[in-house]
Amino acid sequence: MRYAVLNGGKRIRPLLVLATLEALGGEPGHGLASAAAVEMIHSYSLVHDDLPAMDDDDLRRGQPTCHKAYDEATAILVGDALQALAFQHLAEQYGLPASTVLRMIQELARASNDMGMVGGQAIDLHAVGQTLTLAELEHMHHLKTGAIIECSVVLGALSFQTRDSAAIAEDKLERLRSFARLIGLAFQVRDDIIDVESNTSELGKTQGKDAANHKPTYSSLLGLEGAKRKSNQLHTAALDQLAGLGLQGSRLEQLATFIIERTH
Ligand code: GRG
Repeated sequence: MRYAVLNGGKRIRPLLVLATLEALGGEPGHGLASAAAVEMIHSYSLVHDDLPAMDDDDLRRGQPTCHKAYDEATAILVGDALQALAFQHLAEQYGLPASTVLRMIQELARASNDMGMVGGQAIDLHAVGQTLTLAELEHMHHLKTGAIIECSVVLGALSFQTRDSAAIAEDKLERLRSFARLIGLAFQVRDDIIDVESNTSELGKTQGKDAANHKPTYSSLLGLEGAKRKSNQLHTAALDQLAGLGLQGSRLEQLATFIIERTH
């Protein structure tokens, strides 16, 4: 489990939790459990995605994938245990009202289950060699990668509440959720661009896998330039959602920009 989590990921999801909390004027320490939880869910998904039964990959974050470094049975158990540990971290936040903790557990469960990440992965596995429309591709990515990114921002916002302070207003939460949905999609569009433009050593995972597996991507549907235009449009629309919310600092904006400019 340590090998799978503590091996140099970019930590975009936990950073989104903490940046959201900071933008609302909250205490970053109050978001650490949620930050750890989303990274554990993300790491579990990568370990299982790399298994021979799924994407069958040898390289992740520049190192042998978990099942290569250990074995398949260990990698399955690592993913299972990381998923459970993520929910344990959320449940053991004794400084928050119980209703907020319950809501956090519900948000992470929805983002991870068949209506979220696992559902998106199932669609993805069945999409190999198929022609998807742009709307179908978008739906798949909203679930597969978008749901956990959205959940990271939502958990950051929910972490704002302590036993002594009021919860964030629902309309503000919805605007942050819209921001997160847009950057979640931008993240995936960028991923497709990187898969075409980068190389395996820069990526730390196998380059060009989507094209080799005949998977539909934004760059195959829109062309490389079209995909770049799309990621810029999503970035602008995301920043528009933050305007007027009275947020502090600029780390959320910086993360949104990093997502569309990253090279791995
Ligand atoms: C196996 C249940 C299950 C789900 C897998 C998210 C996912 C669903 C699979 C990952 C496959 C993949 C490589 C998708 C592309 C987008 C993505 C999640 C890239 C990796 O995320 P980064 O770039 O990774 O944030 P690091 O290593 O920086 O944490």
